Amino acid sequence: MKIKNLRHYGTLISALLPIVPLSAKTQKSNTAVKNRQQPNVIIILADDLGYGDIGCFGATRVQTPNVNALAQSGIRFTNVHAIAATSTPSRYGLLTGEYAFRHPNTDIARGNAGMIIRPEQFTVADAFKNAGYTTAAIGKWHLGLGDKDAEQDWNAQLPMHPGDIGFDYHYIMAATADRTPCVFIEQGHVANYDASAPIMVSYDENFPGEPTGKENPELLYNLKASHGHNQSIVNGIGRIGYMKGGGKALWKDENIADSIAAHAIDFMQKHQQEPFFMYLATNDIHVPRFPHDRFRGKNPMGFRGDAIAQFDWTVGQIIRELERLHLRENTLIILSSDNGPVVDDGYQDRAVELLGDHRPAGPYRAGKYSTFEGGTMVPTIVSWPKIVQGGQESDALISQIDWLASLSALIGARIPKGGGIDSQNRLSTLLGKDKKDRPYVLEQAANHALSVRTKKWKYIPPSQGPAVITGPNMESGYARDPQLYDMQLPYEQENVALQQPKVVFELQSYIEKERNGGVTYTSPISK
Ligand code: NG6
Ligand code: CA
Repeated sequence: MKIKNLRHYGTLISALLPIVPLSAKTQKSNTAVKNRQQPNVIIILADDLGYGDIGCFGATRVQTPNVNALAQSGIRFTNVHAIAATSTPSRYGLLTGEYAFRHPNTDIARGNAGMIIRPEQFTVADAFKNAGYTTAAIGKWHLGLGDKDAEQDWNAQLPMHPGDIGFDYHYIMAATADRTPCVFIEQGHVANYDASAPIMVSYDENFPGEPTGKENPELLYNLKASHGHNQSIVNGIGRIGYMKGGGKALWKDENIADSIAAHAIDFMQKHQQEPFFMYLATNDIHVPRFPHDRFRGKNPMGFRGDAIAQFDWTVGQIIRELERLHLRENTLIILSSDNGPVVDDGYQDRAVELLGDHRPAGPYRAGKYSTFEGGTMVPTIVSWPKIVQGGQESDALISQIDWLASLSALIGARIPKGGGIDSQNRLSTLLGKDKKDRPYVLEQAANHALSVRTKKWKYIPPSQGPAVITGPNMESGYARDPQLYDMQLPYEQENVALQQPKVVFELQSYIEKERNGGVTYTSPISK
């Protein structure tokens, strides 16, 4: 059975916030209540968007007016970390408040992975739902669907889906745009299902007679692979994984952003009378980057730049609709990314050739997959016009792992025992009332290496593996020796581990404590 703690409405709302007077009846009822005064909350989570990829974080070769205006209306956070340097573990931690390394099967998930977050686990969506919100997950999912790996029947209602972990509504891509199945799932079944083209998916073998990128490169009319992505072909683009069928349910990559925005807008319209929580996870700017014609070919950096512009457009659509519905003032928007940037992630989209002096990770080293800061350092904006004054900046050290507890505190949701074990309430920092640093932040790289960051230091324990990840050509940060960097210089370059053995010892001890069950530990030296 699912743990569903009904919150006692109004008991836990932070002292920071204007308290909405409650009727005696409401206070006594001890059940979830829909109250229009509660803020709407929207998490806009970009995919692979780097610290330096948007204008308000320093980009000059791509225009992001909507994101810049959002930052101007609230707080620009300059020291926020995703939980991991790839999507699945990062999103797992964000939604559950538990580090991915504590849970099996949290590596980059296949498109036919079973649901990774199980119904009995508490999620940020549960927190909102229990507090009387209507909740939605729209866009990229990448956390598995159905009960068991590879056993989904994509032609029937899936037995397990985001509806089982707190989301009232979902319209999602099972994994990533480069993984089969290339269809949207809405309320547990394939959207626009085409009965004339039953869907079959395999990550083991192709279906007889179906073309693949490897055998039929002439069919790759939209994008060719640079590495991998040579299995099934959908919409002239090679994918990871095999699929057959789909018919009119198959997505067209150029319409994905429009489709996600339209469903998000529809959800807001339908639920404008009640508080809602929307987890809006864009496909942009993940590969295959193949934006709509309106954007494609417009940016000097090619499709990667176009995808950033398309992401910015999505943000603009959401904000305009909130304004039109007169909901903007009392909507808290948190915009961030699931991991750092990558330039060549497997398609010949000329992103490397056209990059110029654009620095996707800003001043930080490496990017997606890496244990260096570029892996998890993500641009982040918080905007809530009613409560948070605009034009602010914060360099507080923050991890997305704390969003579950912070947002639960915001709405007075009770986290059940055993839920969100790694998540701390840092709401006042998120709302700009203080700039308290998390004592330390854990960063998980692609090979599971855990590094640790305090405001001052970054420590990377010795780990096995190649120094460069071939394919994306990304510095992994893995080394046989311990690495310690003074983060006053954002680019990790001068390893001072030998000069600072005590610091190394202390930071190593944080990792060990966390691996041994999450004992909170406050650093005496990291301030
Ligand atoms: C890699 C893919 C990459 C991307 C990544 C997941 C290849 C060669 N590379 O395995 O393209 O899909 O997985 O990205 O297949 S993430 O942002 O969803 O974690
Ligand atoms: Ca990602």
